[in-house]
Amino acid sequence: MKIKTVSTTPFDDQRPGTSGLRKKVKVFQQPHYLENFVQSIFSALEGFQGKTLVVGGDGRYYNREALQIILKMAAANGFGKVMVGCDALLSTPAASCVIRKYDAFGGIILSASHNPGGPDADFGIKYNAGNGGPAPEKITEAIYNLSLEINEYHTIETADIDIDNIGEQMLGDMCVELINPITDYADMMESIFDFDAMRTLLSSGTFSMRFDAMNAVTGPYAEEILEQQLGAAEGTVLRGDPLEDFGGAHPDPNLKHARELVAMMYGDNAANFGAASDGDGDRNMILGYDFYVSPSDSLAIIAANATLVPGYAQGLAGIARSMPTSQAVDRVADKLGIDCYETPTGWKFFGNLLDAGKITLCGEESFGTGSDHVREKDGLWAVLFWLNILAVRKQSVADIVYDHWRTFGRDVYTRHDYEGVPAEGANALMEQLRANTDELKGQSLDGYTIEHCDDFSYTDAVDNSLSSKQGIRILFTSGARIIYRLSGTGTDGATLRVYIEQPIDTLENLDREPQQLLAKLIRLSSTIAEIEKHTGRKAPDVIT
Ligand code: G16
Repeated sequence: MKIKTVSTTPFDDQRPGTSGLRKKVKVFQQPHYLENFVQSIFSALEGFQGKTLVVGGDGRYYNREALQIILKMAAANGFGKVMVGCDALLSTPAASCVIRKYDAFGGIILSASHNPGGPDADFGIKYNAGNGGPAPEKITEAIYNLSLEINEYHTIETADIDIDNIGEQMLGDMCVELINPITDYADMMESIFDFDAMRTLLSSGTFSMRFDAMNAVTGPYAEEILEQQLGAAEGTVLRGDPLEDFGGAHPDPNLKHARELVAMMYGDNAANFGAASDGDGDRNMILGYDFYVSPSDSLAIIAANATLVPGYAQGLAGIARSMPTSQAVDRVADKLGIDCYETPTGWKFFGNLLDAGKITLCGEESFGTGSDHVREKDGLWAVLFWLNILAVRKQSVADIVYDHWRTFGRDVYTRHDYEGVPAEGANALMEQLRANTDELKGQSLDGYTIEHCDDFSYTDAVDNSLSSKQGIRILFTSGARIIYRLSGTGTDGATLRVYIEQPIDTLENLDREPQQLLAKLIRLSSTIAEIEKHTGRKAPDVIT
């Protein structure tokens, strides 16, 4: 095998964000850009010689080209084997499953998640460690630091290999095994959920569901599990073919971007259960007939009903949620008498808690829910969890949510996103809030008294590592919260996220909309941060 060492110069913009490095495709297509980052990953790792790497992606534009580059570099850097999802496809949760099942050294996932795809859209890459989860901050920082001083990378000169057929081939001295990850993933789901109960529900003649795969990677997984194995009617899976540009749409399962599904769930002849997943299959949105379940409520309901699912029949060790996720799950943990951890935004912060057995379930307001079965959030798993609950409880989605609110109280919750705002204004807004945290404490505004205000920092409960500047929290005496943070996943300017929440005990007006119930706090959130002054925006672009 002839290794070629290529001279290069560093780029200064390769600091991984909330979930790896995400940039426009054109940025990744610059000579040496992807190679520099991949070499920085390999150089940050130790002890992988002769070991196995898992590589795949969400099928977006540039996925296949990037995969070939990575395979040659993995061979030149000394990996013994690379397991690749056939057609270069591997959903993020399936990658985590495969890394763990085959005891791989780690994996590289090619995805920009819910961001659009295509030649003028986004691409992304991230490294997952041997536990199957996103690399912790100390590794992502090491990768970034190496990317700032890189001067060469290693590859081999050889033709591209076939990535469309199952089986083994050699690339230099390295074995490349093309696998069908759907089988591994489906087997794992069958070991967790009550497939018989779900089959009975789906064949009852009184229940139907729709799953919107958004022309992204989950389509083939959902067709296999829902339609083939569980017997859901043909056509249950919508937009099931993975496309390089997601059909020109934004593969983000929320009320704005999964519009067609939402319309179907609210129209005549709507199904009983609707769900969607994102570009790389780790996010989920849950809908009932004429009903939307917020991700924070979904996490709380999954936790409260966990023992109905065979894989969690023994109960939960503990639960974690990201800081901006509503406090609904805290009350479930309280009632169950188990610990509830509050971590910064980003799945990587759950890894240590899961590995140490401190938590079984975790989730985020950003449409992510997961458990200790893998180390990523898992869209289809969350959908199957709901389906299992529906099969056992034999109630509608709305009735299950209403019952939950009656038992635990309700956290009225909304997130307002101001997308693509100038970075300067967004940073100034955050700086101003940061500077005012002490001054805000004790103030009474429009009937709400601020009890506490800070820039959230987190000390990992396992390795004591400290992560600071994770978002401004304004906590009111009523239990309400307003939280501000800048997105770490966008590629156009900055995105300001404002999270607004009020816990209520009342059992009345359960069908009233969050925007109505939170109107006062929403107004306060703009005045406190002077959103219009800093961003020039009068209203958010996306409300969930
Ligand atoms: C990624 C992380 C999530 C995190 C989300 C936040 O999601 O994996 O853990 O909650 O980013 O995004 P932002 O920083 O934009 O608020 P994904 O699905 O994009 O990988």
